[in-house]
Amino acid sequence: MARYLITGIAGFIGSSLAHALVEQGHDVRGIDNLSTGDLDNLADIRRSIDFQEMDLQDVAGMKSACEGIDYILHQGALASVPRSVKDPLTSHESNINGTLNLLIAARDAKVRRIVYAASSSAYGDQPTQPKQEDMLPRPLSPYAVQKLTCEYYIQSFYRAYGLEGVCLRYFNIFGPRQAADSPYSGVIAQFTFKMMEGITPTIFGDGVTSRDFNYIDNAVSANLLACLAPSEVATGRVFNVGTGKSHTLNEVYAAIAGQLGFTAKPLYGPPRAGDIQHSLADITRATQELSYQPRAHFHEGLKKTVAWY
Ligand code: UD2
Repeated sequence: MARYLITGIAGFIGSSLAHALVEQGHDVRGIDNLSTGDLDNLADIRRSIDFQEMDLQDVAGMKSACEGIDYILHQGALASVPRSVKDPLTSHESNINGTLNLLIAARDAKVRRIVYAASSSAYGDQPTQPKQEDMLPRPLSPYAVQKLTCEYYIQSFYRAYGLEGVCLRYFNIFGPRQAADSPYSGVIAQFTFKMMEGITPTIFGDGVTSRDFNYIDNAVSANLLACLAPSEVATGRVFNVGTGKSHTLNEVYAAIAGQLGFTAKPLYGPPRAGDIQHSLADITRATQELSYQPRAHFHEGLKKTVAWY
């Protein structure tokens, strides 16, 4: 059995990865500074994992966290486009300095491979749809710049030091355990939470803004495949982790409202600074080279998600 380190293990994606790995019988170590993560997400596997409360920028901490590790699943970050627009310095420190510190520790500990939670935000206002990995990135927000910068760091650590790294560009992952109560939470979590509280959600923009919403199970499987793919296929490369289908915010609103029996029409507000209008993944590379298959479909994933809150 392999030894995994999950950064951001108390967050939505990190905790989902932890559950999958524990179920498969792997050794799981996890770190989280609990700034946005929540230990409740780990409640049922807490005794099966080695959890340490730690910040990615802690030099000595990262050294000990990487000791004896085969694979790192690097999910720890201050997520959210609007958070980065509001406070670019804090998210820069966490996302870029934290990742660089982790990479140095991983290199020194001779970790076999690091799989990185990159972001579809890297494509920015690149107009061509669907997005392919070789397109020129045109990041629109500090968050997008930070996530893209770390892709480059991962690739440079492979070229300069031989540390194997794979970048998974997540396209709007959603599912159970996604935090819902912050203005920086993902839109599906926020809409669900608000409707359950009887609050009418606001759609930023005209409602035809679209995203390739991808259910968490697909992101988990992409990570596991990225760890095990042959080095010549995966290392130093970027893969889109989406579904190849997109849905508008109006559709998302209607689907959640329908499930919850929420009858109020949405409110509309101005678009958010840093937002992309349309985002849709071309998943050819991941399907052909990692054998990734987005088996969990949007509506079925949405049903499970809404039922979870
Ligand atoms: C970006 C990335 C995503 C991931 C995520 C992490 C893109 C295309 N996607 O997600 O891959 O890295 O960042 O945070 O860049 N919205 C509303 N009302 C609300 C909340 C949101 O209309 O109450 C809109 C928001 O303006 C946007 C859409 O919903 O147009 C999705 O927003 P989000 O915050 O869920 O995710 P996004 O696309 O910024």
